[in-house]
Amino acid sequence: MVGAEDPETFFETAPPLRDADAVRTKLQEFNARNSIISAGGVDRRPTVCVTSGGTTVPLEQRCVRYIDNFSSGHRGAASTEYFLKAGYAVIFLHRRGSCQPYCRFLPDDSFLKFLDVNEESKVQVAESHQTAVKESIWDYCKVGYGGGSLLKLQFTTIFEYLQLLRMVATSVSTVGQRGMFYLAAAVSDFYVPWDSMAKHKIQSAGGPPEMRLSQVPKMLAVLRDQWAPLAFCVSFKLETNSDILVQKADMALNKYKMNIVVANLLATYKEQVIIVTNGARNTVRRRNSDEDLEEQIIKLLAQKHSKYICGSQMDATRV
Ligand code: PAZ
Repeated sequence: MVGAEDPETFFETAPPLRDADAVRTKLQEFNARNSIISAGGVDRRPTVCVTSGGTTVPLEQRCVRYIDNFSSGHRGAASTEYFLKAGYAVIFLHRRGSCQPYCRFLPDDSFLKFLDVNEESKVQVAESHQTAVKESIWDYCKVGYGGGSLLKLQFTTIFEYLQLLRMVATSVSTVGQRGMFYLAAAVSDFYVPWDSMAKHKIQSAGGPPEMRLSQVPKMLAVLRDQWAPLAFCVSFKLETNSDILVQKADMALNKYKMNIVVANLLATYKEQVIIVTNGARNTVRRRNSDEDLEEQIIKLLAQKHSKYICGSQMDATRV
């Protein structure tokens, strides 16, 4: 493995996003939709960028094989629903094919489980799923799509993810104190730089391939220092060893100047997380099997973000 690259080199050598112009337009439209014009000027709804799902590291330019990161996208999808409910506009930056807001309860094997054919041969939602489907359609239309406060952007590779994150972070909606980053995606730490990657499928006839992985530049630092210095930043830390979890979360908090780090263990991440802030550690636990842990997490974060916005406004009036 070779040392950390600098962020500029990463972006200069990454394959450019194919739909960059379309994404820029979508961000501008989203921003306009979620701006409130008042007597005092233009104000914005609090906006959060939720990242969700794992990034891949391609091993070949015409990619057949890749290294993946663990994440179903469930946390990001559930959190998006609760942020929308709390009045946020949400940019849902997610892995293609990962779990989606308002569809989390869809059965893994087949959506056909939801459906029945009635006596007149008409297809209808099965009685067992009527309530769940009705509630989801209601929320989906009213809060997410009908209100125009949900923007979905998709990535697969680490190259796409970081370019999109930079575009979102430097777009008007997330740069001020009303912007939040909720970085739940599982992002690759190591990658194969595009220019040193095999162009075509690696052939087995050549024996086991040898390749050098480079370290992905630490973009949390760039997000905090350059892209969105005023935004409220929440990053996630996933570990498998409980002995190092909080220590690693503390390190991320201080090194990257995050406002909050949500620490979780692979074995228990659906049941509990530790919310690490400067000077405090709160364990949040799921109270019963019907509850989403994300409901409690988002409630807590929205309160802290709101205090952060008020604090910044008071600082500004004092100047
Ligand atoms: O997406 P999911 O619900 O399956 O898992 C969520 C999670 C464990 C990926 C997330 O809580 C998390 O810790 N994300 C950061 C991962 C990391 O440290 O790279």
